[in-house]
Amino acid sequence: MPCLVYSEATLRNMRLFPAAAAAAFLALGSVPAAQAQLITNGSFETGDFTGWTLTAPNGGTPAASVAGAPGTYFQNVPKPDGSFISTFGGENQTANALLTQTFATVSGTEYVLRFFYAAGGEQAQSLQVQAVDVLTSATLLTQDVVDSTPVADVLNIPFDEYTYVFTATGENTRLSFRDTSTNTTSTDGLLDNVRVSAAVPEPSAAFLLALGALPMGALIARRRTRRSV
Ligand SMILES: [Ca+2]
Repeated sequence: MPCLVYSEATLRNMRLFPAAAAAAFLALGSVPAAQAQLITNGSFETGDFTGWTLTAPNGGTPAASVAGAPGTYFQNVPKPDGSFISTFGGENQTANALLTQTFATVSGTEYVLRFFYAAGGEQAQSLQVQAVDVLTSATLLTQDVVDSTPVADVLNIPFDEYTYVFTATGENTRLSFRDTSTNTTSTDGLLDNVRVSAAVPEPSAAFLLALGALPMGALIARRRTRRSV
């Protein structure tokens, strides 16, 4: 709960309008805490694709893997979060990977998707991100993410954080990342720290007005105590 300091006028209002003060207290009690994280293993810190489904849209073997294990090329690559990342098109493979995860949603609720992406190598890399309603197949979000500023220095790969908002239309939503890179030589697409959570609602005007009349009996009592010393 935030630390609040009240003016004399506000304290006077608290005494004059106890109903508004009570309403403010109830409103404050309903303010959501940190929003729950809906993605499992979004940072790939299990060292594998636990929680995810990896398929090959073009058939054959998916061209993606989790990288960062000790003794490997990607061990020393600075990661946005933890020790592991997902790589797309490693070892000069042609783009052929679709990484998906389904999670429970509430229809009509707005969600925020965040993740980090970078081209690790000498050529541009790209990814298509989508959110789809599982039941109706309605597309809730489609974005093409392109990192056209790759760097060859594996210890200096600049990851960018991407943030998108979508509104769920059903009980289950499927998030997907599809490697769409056309360059394959000495370049991988790198994904890390995928997160989805319900958007935090803006405090309503009524709440902000009521906040000015929040009952703080203890604070009033303390002020009176100070006066009496
Ligand atoms: Ca990670």
